[in-house]
Amino acid sequence: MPDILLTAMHGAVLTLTLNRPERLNALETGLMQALNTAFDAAAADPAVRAVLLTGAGRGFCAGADLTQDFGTAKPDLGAKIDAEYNPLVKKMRALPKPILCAVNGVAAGAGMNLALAADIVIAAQSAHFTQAFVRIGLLPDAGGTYFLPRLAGEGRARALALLGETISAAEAQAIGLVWKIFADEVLATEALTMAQHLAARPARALRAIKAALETSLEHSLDAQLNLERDLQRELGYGVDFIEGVMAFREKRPPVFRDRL
Ligand code: T3D
Repeated sequence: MPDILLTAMHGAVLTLTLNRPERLNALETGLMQALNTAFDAAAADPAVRAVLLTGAGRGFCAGADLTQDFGTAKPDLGAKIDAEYNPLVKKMRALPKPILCAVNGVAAGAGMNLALAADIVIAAQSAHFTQAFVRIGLLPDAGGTYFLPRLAGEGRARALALLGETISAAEAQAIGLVWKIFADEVLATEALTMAQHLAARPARALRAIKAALETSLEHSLDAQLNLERDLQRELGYGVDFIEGVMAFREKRPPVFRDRL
């Protein structure tokens, strides 16, 4: 049986490819466990400086596998969310390294929200997105009700979640869910180039940027200014800051070597 999650290192980029193409990479327990394990490993491995998440075949991820055995007519979806979805979303948000998600096709339900949990989302021109949950009597999970209002605004979050309509990559970009769109045939190479660019950025600065942005919307201005000061103080002590300044003065590209 082929691996349901493909992992590959390209330099300092760990590429994770959801690999159940015949089910549009729908999420079942095995795949959720593999993703959770892969993000734990990415956090622990200093050789990994960026993660690229994408899907095999014509879909990115169709959300929860609706053909799975729910065990009973009244399944405890909360238990499944506690065991699989919530730990994964928390790991992705807490990962001190950047995550780039390349949405290569349809992203539905929890599949769409997995993409939104990444730091940067890029998409193929033909990709489309849907908060499919309402169509099967559920609410957006995997962080959907958290990410959507923050990224797209309250009104759009409500429309997307309540209507469950499908939007194109261009529409997703227009409302702030997607950073850039690429022609289908170049998405994979553009994604790797972008991920490698991230991997070459100063690792401690990336970690600090993620940490500061994570708290930004809950903090007062005072609290956020204090956090920026504290994080910047730490970065100022680091070798990558000296390297960045020296490279600027010497008119050469910087080589950031510090690791987490
Ligand atoms: O605890 C929990 O698990 C609850 C958590 C829930 C989180 C959620 O994500 S709920 C939302 C679940 N997802 C959906 O409701 C989406 C269902 N899929 C669709 O609506 C459509 O398939 C798509 C819009 C995603 C794509 O449509 P289309 O026309 O491009 O493809 P298709 O023909 O519908 O699907 C292709 C195959 O993938 C097909 O298999 P077949 O008939 O050729 O053998 C289809 O059944 C399969 N597939 C698509 N989505 C899923 C799936 N199989 C299992 N689970 C799916 N979610």
